[in-house]
Amino acid sequence: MKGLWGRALWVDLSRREVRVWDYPVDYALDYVGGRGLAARVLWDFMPAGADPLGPENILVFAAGPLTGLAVNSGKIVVAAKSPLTGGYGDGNIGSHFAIGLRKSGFDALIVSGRARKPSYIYVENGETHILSAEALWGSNAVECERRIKEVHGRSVGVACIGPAGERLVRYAVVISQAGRAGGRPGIGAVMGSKNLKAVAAIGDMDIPVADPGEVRRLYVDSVRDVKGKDGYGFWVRQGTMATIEWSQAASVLPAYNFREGVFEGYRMIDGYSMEAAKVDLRSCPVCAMPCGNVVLDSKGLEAELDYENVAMLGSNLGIAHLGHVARINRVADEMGLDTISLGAVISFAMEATERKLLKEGIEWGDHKAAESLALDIAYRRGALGELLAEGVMRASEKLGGDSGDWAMHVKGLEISAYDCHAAPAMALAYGTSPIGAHHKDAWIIAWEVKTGRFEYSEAKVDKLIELQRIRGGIFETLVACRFPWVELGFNLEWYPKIFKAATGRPITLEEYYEIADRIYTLIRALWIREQGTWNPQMDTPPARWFKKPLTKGPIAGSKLDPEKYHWMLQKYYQKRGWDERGIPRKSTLRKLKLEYTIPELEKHTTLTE
Ligand code: PTT
Ligand code: SF4
Repeated sequence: MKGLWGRALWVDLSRREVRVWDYPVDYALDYVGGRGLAARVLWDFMPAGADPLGPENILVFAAGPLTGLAVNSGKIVVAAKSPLTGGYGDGNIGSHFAIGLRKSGFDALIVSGRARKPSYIYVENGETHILSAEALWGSNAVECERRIKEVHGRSVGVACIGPAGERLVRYAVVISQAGRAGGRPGIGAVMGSKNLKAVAAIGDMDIPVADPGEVRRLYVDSVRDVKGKDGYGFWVRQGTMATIEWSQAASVLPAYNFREGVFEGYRMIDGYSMEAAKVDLRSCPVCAMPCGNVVLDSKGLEAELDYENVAMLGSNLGIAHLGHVARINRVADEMGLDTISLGAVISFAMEATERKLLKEGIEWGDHKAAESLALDIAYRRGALGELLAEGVMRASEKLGGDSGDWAMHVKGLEISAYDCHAAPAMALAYGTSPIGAHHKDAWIIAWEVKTGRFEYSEAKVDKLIELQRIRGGIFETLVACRFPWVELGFNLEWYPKIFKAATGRPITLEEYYEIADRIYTLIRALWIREQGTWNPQMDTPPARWFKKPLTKGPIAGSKLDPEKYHWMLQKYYQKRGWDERGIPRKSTLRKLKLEYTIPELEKHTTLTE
């Protein structure tokens, strides 16, 4: 299939072996690329029950057929078995590395084994080198990228880890361009476990496409279309930061460890405060609508802000000062810590302190203590740093008491920044996301708030699946940024056109949805293989949203209804062709061309016909 090279670079770090793998054409036809390719590689090549931090885990950097070719397509999926959740984990990072890899003649970089000494992988126009990173080990992610560029040139694309990844903090991320982060479920720790400090690539090969003239024309037209959208001007002013104001108005802004959905100090950290402080606007490569808003932190260093970062490190910690929030954000970027999980573990510690479960803890709103705790976590320093480096789920298991009720995670992945006391469909989105509680697969909350937030309905389940197909299926396999479609209303029908021009393969959105369903069910099969079991509780958000109502704001008194939530979850399973435990039926596996998973799944559980 054109648009893809059909080749992945496979680096075995234990053997220091580099090989070019012509992956089967069915992978491209049935899974497209990005997340689809990664999930299939993990199913086929990672031994069942692999230690996520052992050499047997497989780390995949996977681009897709539109990476580097379509509007906003400077992105790449980073995936592996997650050390945080024990299941499938991935993230999507904007990086020149994505373009460098594609222009070097590869769709993906697959890394197995473990290097004996700190190393980095450097790819230049198809030539691959495993180089020593001993001098880079210990450097922060911003510094590391700068130093690699000093050696290989400014244009080289770099994705690397900071000290948190080196120390196997379970929610360490991969960082690029000093403010892009990907792989929330600990993909940075997987890199660290392989002694892999960074990957870098540069190339100038032409990506093979079916109709180069049409690809170019569609690119120019789609950029013009995006830039002509009504919301364009406001988007480049505020980007995702506009969501702070919206979330406050909708009572979904996480405050005090998701106890409340409104925050009294929100004005101090909203999009307008950010605009007043903004010093730069950055972007991923090949982007027509930049959203990397840069401000100076309280130490005068640059920090790139996004809604999730500011909500989780601001309102959720009770911090109402943008410079202080930016400071913790900058520390997270340098250390290579996921801001969402970092915000969640610190707020968990603040609540545990208030409830006297922690003796030497941390108080709400204490930004200085939060900054130094972030460093302690990254370096696994002290008892609290060590405890929180394990993530909220494990920390709560250690602390005991009723902390499981307010340990805000699903499947071990900390919840991103939308409170769901009065948003059952968003709660279900978190419950059923294929990587744990992340909004990337179904940000249904804006639609839900507009169309009847208190209802539990089949229509919500249908909408959720539709969003999962588009966001988690289409965008994560193309691989391209979803923001033109989500934020500016760029028509989804552009993508089949660009796909055809690039690959030569006509595709309808309905056909693409089937591919998306295949990938979802494969990922579910992978989870079951790795966990050895499944039950609906594993797809259920924490008790806080069901037991303790909101006490502030216009919808005070709201909480989720557990029975109705489980009614929606069962509807969801039925529509996906999974049984009442959440395990894919045999008939579904056959229908989706996943019959190859049946013998392995039957080793762990009885499959329903
Ligand atoms: C994403 C998650 C998000 S989602 C944010 S802010 W967001 C956080 N950003 C972090 C950060 O910054 N520094 C840090 N140390 N940790 C961070 N963790 C958090 O990570 C990101 C944008 C954003 S900003 C979003 S929603 C969209 N996500 C996309 C996606 O998932 N898929 C896709 N096809 N397109 C997307 N476009 C948007 O990209 P994860 P990025 Mg990120 C500083 O990766 O693991 O999915 O976690 O990649 O290049 O930073 O772009 O309000
Ligand atoms: Fe990257 Fe933002 Fe552009 Fe998307 S809109 S490609 S996240 S800069």
